[in-house]
Amino acid sequence: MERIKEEFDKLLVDVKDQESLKQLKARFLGKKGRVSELFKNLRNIEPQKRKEFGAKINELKEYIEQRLNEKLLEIKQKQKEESLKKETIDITLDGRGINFGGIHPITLTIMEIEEIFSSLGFGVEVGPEIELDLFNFELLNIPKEHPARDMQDTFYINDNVVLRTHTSPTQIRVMKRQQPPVMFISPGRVYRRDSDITHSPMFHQVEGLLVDKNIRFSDLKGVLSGFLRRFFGDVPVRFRPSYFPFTEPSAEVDIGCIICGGKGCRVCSYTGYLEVLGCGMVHPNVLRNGGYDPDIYSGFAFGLGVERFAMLKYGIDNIKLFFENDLRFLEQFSLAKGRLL
Ligand code: 2NM
Repeated sequence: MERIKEEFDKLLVDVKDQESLKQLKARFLGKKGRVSELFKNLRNIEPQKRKEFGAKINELKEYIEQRLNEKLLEIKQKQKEESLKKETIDITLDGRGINFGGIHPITLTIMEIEEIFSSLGFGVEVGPEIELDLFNFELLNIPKEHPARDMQDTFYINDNVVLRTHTSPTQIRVMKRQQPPVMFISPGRVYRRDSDITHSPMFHQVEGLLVDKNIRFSDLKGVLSGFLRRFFGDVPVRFRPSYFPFTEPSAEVDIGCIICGGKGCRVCSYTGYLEVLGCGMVHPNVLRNGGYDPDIYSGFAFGLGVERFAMLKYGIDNIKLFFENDLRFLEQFSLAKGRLL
């Protein structure tokens, strides 16, 4: 037994991995192993000594088992240390870089417009892009013979249904479900049969409506001048008389040309001004069609083209760029540029 133990100890020293440990275990503790041989030899021992002899073999067996377990732990510990050493991370290596998404310049512009009007207390309302002729034209005081109703200008789904040509039908919808005071803007897509460098058959509008008692043209001037100066910076703003079927009186709003600073250039057709908004006091017929009493309430409304605002603010000269989704264009509005949002 002493010899077996010595032999085992000697062999164990050379064991370096789990596989040779397994082989060593089989050689000593396996069915035909050295320890099992000893147990088999028990019957050749004289009966009085068998018990003592058996106990000694068990001692040896336990000794071997314990040393094997210790060795296994040792091997596992060493393997772990080695893999940790191999798997160290080189933190001086350059990162892979994060792909920042971007926000489309039209979305960005709508967000900026919403931010300004929200801060003044305006809500945001949306309506359907497929709209009844009734809401798109009739209730907005646009008469049957009006050129805007022409098949040349409007996408008709059928006699009574159109792709909305402006977002004002949303305003009629809100008026019909809510009495004054109301103040909100309605951003969204609109459709017109028009396509060249400054026109796209689908574009975006933001229209606004404020109705309460005693709303006057000076309220309109204050809100819209303030809005334009917050959006475009410190620019001159001027109101010119104009005409819309749904407002009376009506006006168009110009800002000093932000390209040439008012000196005159191609963008402002050498006038020094850029037209940016249409607006007016809501026509009594429209208030009535929305369910409001025009003898009690008055209000103002306005409409603007989002593409035009984005083109002026970001110096973009072709409306098609918004819809081609060329990454070289869109990447300039990436969040990675850091100055947007
Ligand atoms: C414009 C110009 C002037 C307008 C009118 C209304 C409504 F529904 F209240 F009557 N919404 N938007 C309006 C008025 C729109 O766009 C150039």
